[in-house]
Amino acid sequence: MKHALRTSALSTLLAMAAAGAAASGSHADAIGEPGVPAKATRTVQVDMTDGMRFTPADVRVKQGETVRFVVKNAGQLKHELVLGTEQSLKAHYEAMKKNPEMEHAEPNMVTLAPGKTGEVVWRFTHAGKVDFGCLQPGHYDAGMKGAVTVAALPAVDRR
Ligand SMILES: [Cu+2]
Repeated sequence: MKHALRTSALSTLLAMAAAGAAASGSHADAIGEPGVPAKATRTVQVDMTDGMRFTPADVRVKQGETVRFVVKNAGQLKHELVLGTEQSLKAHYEAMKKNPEMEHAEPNMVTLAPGKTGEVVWRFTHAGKVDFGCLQPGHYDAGMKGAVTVAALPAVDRR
């Protein structure tokens, strides 16, 4: 009973934190924004395996590009692909470890049961690096992570 209460309080806290982050928009701004599927200029297939790897783990895009990630869980375990800053991924991962039952669904992520395929459509608005990882307990620590390198466009091409 004591444990259940604690978990419930934690869930409430996490939900409040998530709502706050969504309201401020700061998290999404740092890595880009949800993409409009019809505007996707490229499709990238990503496989997730029980070897705790994403294939490919290195994706290169151009600033402003909308990318459709078609993500396949080729393993026997639940896996997910979450886009974020390294800092936000680590924070989220620690929260998940404390509360493995935590359910979440946001535009920057897709969680998949074994054998399932799903999509994340994302527009990369800033040049630099956007990290991604699987935040299922133990997976991120085991190396289930990757990065999207966003190449800057010449100023004249920016919109
Ligand atoms: Cu995983």
